[in-house]
Amino acid sequence: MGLNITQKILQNHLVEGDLIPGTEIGIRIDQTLTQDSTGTMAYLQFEAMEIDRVKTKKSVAYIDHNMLQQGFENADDHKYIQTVAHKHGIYFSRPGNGICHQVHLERFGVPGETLLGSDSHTPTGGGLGMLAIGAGGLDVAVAMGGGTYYITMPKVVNVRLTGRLKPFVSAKDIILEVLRRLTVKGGVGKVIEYTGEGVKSLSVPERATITNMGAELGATTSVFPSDEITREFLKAQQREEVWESILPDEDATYDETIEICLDDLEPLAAMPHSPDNVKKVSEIGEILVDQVAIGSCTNSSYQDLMKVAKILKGKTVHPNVSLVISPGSKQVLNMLASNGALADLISAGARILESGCGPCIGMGQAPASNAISLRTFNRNFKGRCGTPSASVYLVSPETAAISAIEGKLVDPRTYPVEISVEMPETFTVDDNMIIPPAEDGSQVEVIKGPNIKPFPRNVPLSNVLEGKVLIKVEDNITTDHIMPSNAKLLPFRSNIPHLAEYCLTPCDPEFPKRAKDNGGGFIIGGENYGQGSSREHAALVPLYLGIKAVLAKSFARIHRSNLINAGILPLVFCNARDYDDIAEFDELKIQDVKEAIKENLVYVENITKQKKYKMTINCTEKEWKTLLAGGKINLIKAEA
Ligand code: MIC
Ligand code: SF4
Repeated sequence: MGLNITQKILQNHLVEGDLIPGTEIGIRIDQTLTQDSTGTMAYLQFEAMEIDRVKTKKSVAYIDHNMLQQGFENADDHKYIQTVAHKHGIYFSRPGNGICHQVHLERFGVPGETLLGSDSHTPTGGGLGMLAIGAGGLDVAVAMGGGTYYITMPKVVNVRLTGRLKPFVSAKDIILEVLRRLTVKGGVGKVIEYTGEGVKSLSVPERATITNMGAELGATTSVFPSDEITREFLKAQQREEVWESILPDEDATYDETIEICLDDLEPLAAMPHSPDNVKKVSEIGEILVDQVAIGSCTNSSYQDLMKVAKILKGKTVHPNVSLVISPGSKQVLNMLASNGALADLISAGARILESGCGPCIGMGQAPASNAISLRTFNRNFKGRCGTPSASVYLVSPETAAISAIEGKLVDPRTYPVEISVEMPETFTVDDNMIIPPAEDGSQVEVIKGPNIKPFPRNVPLSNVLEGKVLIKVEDNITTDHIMPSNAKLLPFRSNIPHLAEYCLTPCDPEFPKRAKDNGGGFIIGGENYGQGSSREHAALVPLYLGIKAVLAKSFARIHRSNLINAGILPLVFCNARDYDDIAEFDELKIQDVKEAIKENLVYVENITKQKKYKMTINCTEKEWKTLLAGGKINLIKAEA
């Protein structure tokens, strides 16, 4: 039987198990990436494993998230990551070189290889035909040490693209359409594989926009074929030698198929406050706009920003709009500078930021109170922009740029400008901002400033868990709720005690105090608990606050793994009505925990209500051992 792309790459990297959906498989990881906001923790964990040099084909540490440096904290993290990378065989991409996913696509990605990144948008690499997966920092640290990465063998969903995009309809609109159809939890346990005639008209950066935002589906990853277009892109990056053709076999089969006719697509927007709240721009109507932000790992490529420059050339940004642009990489910014497009952006009144994540993770450019902000980014969760009362709409660069001129949300198809952009035959290649690792790391001193604090460790699982329900939250709670990130908090990613003061505060400002006053307890969640980012801080901070288990209707993939890695039980209600029954402050007790989670049948007693709830955990043998040991680091230490 023929194989699809996902199966081919997994087959080539299979270390344990069989490609049967729903079963556990172990795969070899070729490449890893980290960024600075998850990287400090990942490298502290890597150091705890006492391995001299990474065992991957290539590992890269990026600085792109924490770049404001209002105090010494960010700079401390940068210095630590630079020195630890240099010592242990890891390439270091300096601040200013660009967003990890954009730079990795340009300079490091290899079709057919596996990439594990401590960032949920690592699937951007799928645009090159890589199997690129986001994970918590600890899983990435283990992969750097040569450890196998374990996942549940996903189902493979085929998105067949036919036809061709009309002018002013873009790759962003394709992924918004997929989100509209599948929702933010529609991709859980699945890989989204794109095929069909329509694929041939999409460049690698356009494909990467789609695989990038596949993270918002909750999917394990998304992938495109590696074809002649991929070869052209790599050639233009002076890396043609890493190209290989990776196509699905003619008789490949899929678990599900979705058809999207590109001719039928219109410009779309994700309305506040969820990436799947998608409507046609033409249906939303004319809303006045206060801010437009163009950039992020979704839409900051050369092609994207050239289109924006063509739209803005000779115009002025509307007086009521603040337009900010953050180019995806130094390569992109350099090319815009040398061909004059940067001057067009500046002349029009765009505020140019350095190449990095910037406003996407709330590092500056918070909108005004009650403002409407159009962003080309991938997440519009409430408050993520830094202003809880603001409304963020996610749109394409075309829609964003034209709306910035008009001062209101505009369907770009009505605009009388020609904006097609050819892919350049050669990109400007200069890797002077990437520092290769030391050949002999033994002499390199790792510098840890005062902001770098040790990460919390759990204790082995006790057989009886007791405590109060400290908070009950609804469906689709994001890691931005559990562990908010913004300009004030991001500098403290290596300081768990400080972050703990903000845990779940967007849901309930009293939560951290309540958790401390009660000596820890339980969290109750709805569906898709922990969707969004890969930050393991959303598990380490609850661990620090004494959380023993999270009881939810379902979990997002990366967050579930992070909880287990921290030794916190992710329990799932068998009966959704029990969720309704449970209330804050109820006293809960779980007996014989160790055996119960092994047998996948856990009874939670509600002492207050005199009731019992049946729950499952579905953990694999390895996950069970991890939970028993009180987390992954404890298990690794014990096994060593
Ligand atoms: C995000 O987009 O939320 C982040 C910031 O890139 C996170 C990583 C982090 O929290 O550091 C992600 O997507 O994994
Ligand atoms: Fe950075 Fe935003 Fe991409 Fe996260 S989603 S990696 S914060 S640009």
